[in-house]
Amino acid sequence: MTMTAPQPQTKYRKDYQPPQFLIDSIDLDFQLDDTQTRVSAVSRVRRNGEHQQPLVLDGQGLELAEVLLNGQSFTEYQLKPDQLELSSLPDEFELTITTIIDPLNNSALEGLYKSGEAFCTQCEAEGFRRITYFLDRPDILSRYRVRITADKTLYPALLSNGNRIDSGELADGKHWVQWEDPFPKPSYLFALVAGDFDLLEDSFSTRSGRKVALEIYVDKGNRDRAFHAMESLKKSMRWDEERFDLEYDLDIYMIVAVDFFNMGAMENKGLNVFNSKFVLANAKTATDNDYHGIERVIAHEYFHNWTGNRVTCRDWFQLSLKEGLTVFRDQEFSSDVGSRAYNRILNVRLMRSRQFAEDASPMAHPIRPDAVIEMSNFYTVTVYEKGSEVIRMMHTLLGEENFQAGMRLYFERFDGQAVTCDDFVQAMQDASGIDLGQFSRWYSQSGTPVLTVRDSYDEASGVYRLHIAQHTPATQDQSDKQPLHIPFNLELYNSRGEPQPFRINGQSVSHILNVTETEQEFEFEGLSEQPIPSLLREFSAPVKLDYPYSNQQLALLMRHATDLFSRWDAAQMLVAKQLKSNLERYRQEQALELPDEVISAFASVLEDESLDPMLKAEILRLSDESSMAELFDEVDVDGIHRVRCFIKQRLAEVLLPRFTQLMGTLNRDEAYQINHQAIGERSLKAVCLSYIACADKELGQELVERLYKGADNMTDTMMALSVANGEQLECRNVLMADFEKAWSHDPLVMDQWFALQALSPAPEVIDSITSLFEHPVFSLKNPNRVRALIGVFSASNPLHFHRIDGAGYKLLAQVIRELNTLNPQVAARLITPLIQFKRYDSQRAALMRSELEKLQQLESLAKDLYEKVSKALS
Ligand code: 7ML
Ligand code: ZN
Repeated sequence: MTMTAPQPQTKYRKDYQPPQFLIDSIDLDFQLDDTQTRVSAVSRVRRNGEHQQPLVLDGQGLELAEVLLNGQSFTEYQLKPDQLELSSLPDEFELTITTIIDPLNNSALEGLYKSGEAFCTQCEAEGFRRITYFLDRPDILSRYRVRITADKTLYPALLSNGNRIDSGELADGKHWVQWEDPFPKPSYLFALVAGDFDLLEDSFSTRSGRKVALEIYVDKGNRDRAFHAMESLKKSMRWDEERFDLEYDLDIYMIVAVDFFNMGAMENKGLNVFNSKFVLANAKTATDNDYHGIERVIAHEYFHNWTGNRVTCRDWFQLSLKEGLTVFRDQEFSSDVGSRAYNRILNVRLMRSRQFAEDASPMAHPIRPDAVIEMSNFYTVTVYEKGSEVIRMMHTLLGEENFQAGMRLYFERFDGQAVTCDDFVQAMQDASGIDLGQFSRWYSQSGTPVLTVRDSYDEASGVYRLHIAQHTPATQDQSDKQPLHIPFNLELYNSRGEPQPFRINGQSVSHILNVTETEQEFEFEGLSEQPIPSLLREFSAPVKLDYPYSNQQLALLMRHATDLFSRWDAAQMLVAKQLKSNLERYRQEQALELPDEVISAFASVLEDESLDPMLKAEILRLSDESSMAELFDEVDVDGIHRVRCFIKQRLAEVLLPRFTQLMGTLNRDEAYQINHQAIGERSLKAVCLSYIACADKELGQELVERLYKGADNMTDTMMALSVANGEQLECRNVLMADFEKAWSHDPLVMDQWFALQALSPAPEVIDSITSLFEHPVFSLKNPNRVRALIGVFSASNPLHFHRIDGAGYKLLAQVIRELNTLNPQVAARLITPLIQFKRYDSQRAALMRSELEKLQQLESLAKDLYEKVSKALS
């Protein structure tokens, strides 16, 4: 007889039922041990309503040692796969459950596991059930008390949520600490950490005058790398008071950095656990981008304290309630403390490259999904980034004042509760009086709307008409689409690039049009010439735009648009136009062309001395091949590579003297500094260097070597290496070897090196990657290593990942097979580029499909992979 694993079950949003029981408090006792940790959980449980249903607790991979009811041995239970079902229960009782778990061999990094020498936990979304049997769902809010016992020399720090209320020593070299969290919370916010760390301490005075202790725990020897995280934390706390009127609520806030972590970080109440990548930084080891990322992630996790922890999600389908909102808040923070235009560019680039791709993939889903097999598959760019765009649209429609009134009402109504996305929208609507009925479709409809805009100008009357049609193409999860409420931000320019005041029906109007119908027309009066429209300014909605801009119009917007984001966006559209027309030529075997007006548009950006260097860098930098691929329904891998190289080469050759001249003016104050100007100049230097090396290998090599040898910071070092790698300079291998020798003791730094290896345009890249599996610093067990080498290769080196013999697909599939048992969450994240096979030519699609079919045949395919593979092949 053959045993087949049960088919994973789909859960539906519409099936939500309130819990049958409530758990008011839980006392947890941990006796920490590498392979035999004993967890005793004493819960106060109450029947919820009148019924005689059993209590069904979630549990996974647990060894059950004991069950007590009100302190007495209890046997009225059944152990089922992943469940413990208890019956014949009174209406109120105390339940004691003791389980044994094995943190050392927990390579999935969910629940309690060992990261190096330390114990730590990750419970979102459904990891708490790997610690004890529990109602592991976010609408169960309980008071937690946690007692941790462990060896005192190996684990001097014993941490959990809330306040430390007691501690003591035991005879056998062990000690214990007792914690209590006064705020009821869902199980996904539980955390425990035990280890021997260096500690960076500081404090923050809240505006009401309370003093909060701030503690950052890092691996021994890394204390000097925690200061930037600490500064970021204090900035975040201040900003949330000033902009959102929100103050921290405990007397202590702890952050622990660990090396083994599936995600970026986790907002556990009072005890955030972070991937060390998002904590550790100094000038020698971290790039400017790393600094920016740390500030952002520290802020994100801090902001969850109100949007996520004080008000949480009723069920996991509502994930965007906390994530979309918290991403919106961290984006606003980054924009307020840094450059708004720069941050908008980063966010929009991510939307267009990854979220639009997700909408076009078999994993398409609304920001509030309707059906889920494995929850960890829904921590997606759709839920997070598009979720944030949906919040941002409400902010645009309501304005800051109404939006903040909506936030106040939201907290008044729901503090201490587990609620839904509808509850949030209702608060916004009630506080502002603005009807969000149609708008709320953004929560239930997946897919990327396309706005087709056409215009006409009547010289005699001075009237300009915009015709806007919206259409959302069907997605794999949903065929019927309805019109959405789209805030459409626009500006009109005259031929000298001056913004024109505009009026509709004699009224001067807001720059935000309400697009609500399938087709709509807008009339603007009083225009003395045909205007040039700047459309979808600020990316005011997560949509694609179709408007037949000419090169000249885009060049004008690149130079004159009043907002810097629109200048960047015009440059994106200008390049996209050249890409499309040249792909046509490439297919017809005609010579490629780049019109002079395109080159001069770039030249005038280069020469604009009033333009912020950071923005200048973003406008001049060509987007990468995988982002360019998102402009097409069917992706021509080789064509895009060829044409992108051509465009870069032409710009580089013609503008070489100007790039060289500009580069000489940057970062003249030799010493490394971290401020907006210096960071912008380094970024611009990187862009110049890359163009220079493209046009003139010898000069490029000379500059790269000089930069590498003189570098006193990781940003310059990586800049030099990345140009040597990207332009395949002769010095590439020598520099890579030098870097490896210098940094092999530091895995986080080596991740940058692995990523460069993965991005190599050299034909032997697949063989190099295969041999790097044996590198002493590489390990499949560490998600950061895996993402740096395999993740970067398959998502960002399309030329070689999509090699026509399928070697790239084979490499990825092999790694996924190994991770299927080691760490299914990471495996499922990696598979994204493979499930998009329908967008490639038949030869590539067949090869990708056959790798997916082999994966489908695996005997013990994890739920995480099953969900994606079966959707891709259906
Ligand atoms: C988003 C996170 C997760 C997953 C962090 C895990 C989190 C869930 C967690 C923006 C900035 C930093 C991290 C993340 C992210 C994917 C992305 N609750 O806080 O959302
Ligand atoms: Zn989050």
